[in-house]
Amino acid sequence: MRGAVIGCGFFAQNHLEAWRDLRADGVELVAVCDLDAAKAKAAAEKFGVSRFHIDPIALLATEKLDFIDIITRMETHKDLALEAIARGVRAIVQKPFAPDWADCVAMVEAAKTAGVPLAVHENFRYQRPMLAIRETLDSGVIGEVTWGRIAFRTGYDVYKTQPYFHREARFAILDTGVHVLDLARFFMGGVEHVSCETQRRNPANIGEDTATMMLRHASGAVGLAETTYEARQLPDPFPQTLVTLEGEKGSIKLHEDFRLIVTSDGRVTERKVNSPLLAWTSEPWHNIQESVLLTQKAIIGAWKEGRDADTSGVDNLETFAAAEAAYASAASGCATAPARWTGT
Ligand code: NAD
Ligand code: 89V
Repeated sequence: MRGAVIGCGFFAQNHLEAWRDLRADGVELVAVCDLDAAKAKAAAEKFGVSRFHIDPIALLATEKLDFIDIITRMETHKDLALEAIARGVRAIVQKPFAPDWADCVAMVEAAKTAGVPLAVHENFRYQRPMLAIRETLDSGVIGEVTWGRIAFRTGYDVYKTQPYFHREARFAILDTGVHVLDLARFFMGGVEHVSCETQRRNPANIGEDTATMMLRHASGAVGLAETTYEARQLPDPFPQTLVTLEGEKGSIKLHEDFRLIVTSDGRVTERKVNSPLLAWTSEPWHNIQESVLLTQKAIIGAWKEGRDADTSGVDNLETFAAAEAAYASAASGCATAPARWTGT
């Protein structure tokens, strides 16, 4: 598959490393693009990509592409995805899918009308510990999940590499809230309603930096999805997401330091589910970095088999709808049902 990357900033470096590894799977990056010529040129040189562009429309008009990987910030996702879809080019869009529900639906509907595959690079469910939890759930050793807690709580200085966070009016829920909500769906299924409290605990932020979301799932399970960048704890588990899932036969707990403890019918097992370091990964990011490779491998693999990615645009609408419901609940003080895309 011939692809191109649009956006060569901070997180794109991980995508580019992963695309380089996926040459072995028959993926060839033929071009990169960034409005900043220096970034585009540096990415092309570092990753051995033939051409670089500084205009995404020129890239789409001149390159023969099977897909583009959009690693810009959320306000540009829709326009770039629509340009690709209009040319029959598959699109991968980084999270958050878009700044709002309407933009997400516009992309999904355009892709559906054009018959062009659209995926979201929602990669927390491809982190090695999360895959291990999913596998444990599928084994049935704890039975159906009836309660869960998914917590991304850190005080790590994420603002250093993502300074734009300070200026996001809708921040924590759209940044990492979508990750913990996606994990809640991944482990406990569809969300029936959301009750949410938000806080702005760091005065340097204009948006919420802390969100506590209580979920009622269609299965009857109750979930707690939490995220904050303003925890004060040592050791700080960044960027680990900690998980507790309880079922009628036992529980699964993912602790700091990637310790997975499973209780089943009174028996307890413990193992480490940490990612190995790759040639291009390093602590503390290595777990997220490996998930970037696994996500891209999964998306390309699905497309090669002629099916939608698990993290398709349609799937991510459900995650995004839960995020919008969280904002609505925080504003109203009431439990709020996520919007449903009816497919028309
Ligand atoms: P960034 O600002 O560092 O990089 C974005 C780049 O896109 C910049 O270099 C900018 O010049 C370029 N750009 C903007 N508009 C463009 C356009 N129209 N055409 C071409 N280039 C354009 O941002 P970042 O921190 O790398 O974040 C990018 C995305 O990745 C965000 O949506 C963010 O939420 C997401 N992200 C995801 C993860 C994860 O998947 N776990 C982690 C971090 C960031
Ligand atoms: O993964 C993300 O979306 C980033 C984080 C700081 C958590 O890596 O924003």
